[in-house]
Amino acid sequence: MKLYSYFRSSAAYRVRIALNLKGIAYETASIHLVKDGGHNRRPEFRAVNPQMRIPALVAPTGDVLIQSLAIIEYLDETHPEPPLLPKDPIARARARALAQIVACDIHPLNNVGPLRYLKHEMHQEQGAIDAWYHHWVVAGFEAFESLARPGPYSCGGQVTMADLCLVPQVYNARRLKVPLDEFPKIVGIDTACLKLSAFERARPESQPDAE
Ligand SMILES: N[C@@H](CCC(=O)N[C@@H](CS)C(=O)NCC(=O)O)C(=O)O
Repeated sequence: MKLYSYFRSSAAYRVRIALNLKGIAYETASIHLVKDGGHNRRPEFRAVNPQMRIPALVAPTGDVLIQSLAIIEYLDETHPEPPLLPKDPIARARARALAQIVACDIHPLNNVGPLRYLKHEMHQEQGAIDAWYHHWVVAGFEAFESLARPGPYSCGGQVTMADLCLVPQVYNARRLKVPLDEFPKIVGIDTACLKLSAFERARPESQPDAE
């Protein structure tokens, strides 16, 4: 498989963890999201993903899949071991809900595109942009913290797609200096996950395009 990725992209980071957990070999095609206003805006990449976002995965069929949660579910369906969702329907809904707190409610507000828009189109100062970023991470993490199960992972003893979303968001939050003292469960889950080689190998610093 081929993964269009960028070392700091947290949505791509989620998929890298899934590929590693499933033991699927893949090649990385790096798309720089910052240089020259973002290489994702070039026509070559637009032809791959009309949404011009990372990640995109080229499946063995040649089909290009986009949207990290859809890609993760595709990988889970085609490579069922280890499962990334619990068996019980209620537990599955809970795992998806935690994943979506990050992927649907935190990340879209703090993504490169919206932050760039705040700066260049809305003419906001960096301080205001940082406050915006912190606000939405903290709001989402407060909900995640109270909903997370006793560890070591977000939903208990099994790694789920909730963890695949949480760990990259924690990485981002640390990079943007969001204090995490109020979130002991989240910090504990992050530590437990990063002890697993699949998570460790997916870290931004471990990627071929890391800077
Ligand atoms: N909901 C999408 C989000 C994808 C996304 O926005 N990726 C970011 C990087 S983490 C991106 O490509 N941003 C480029 C931009 O906004 O211009 C997913 O889960 O895959």
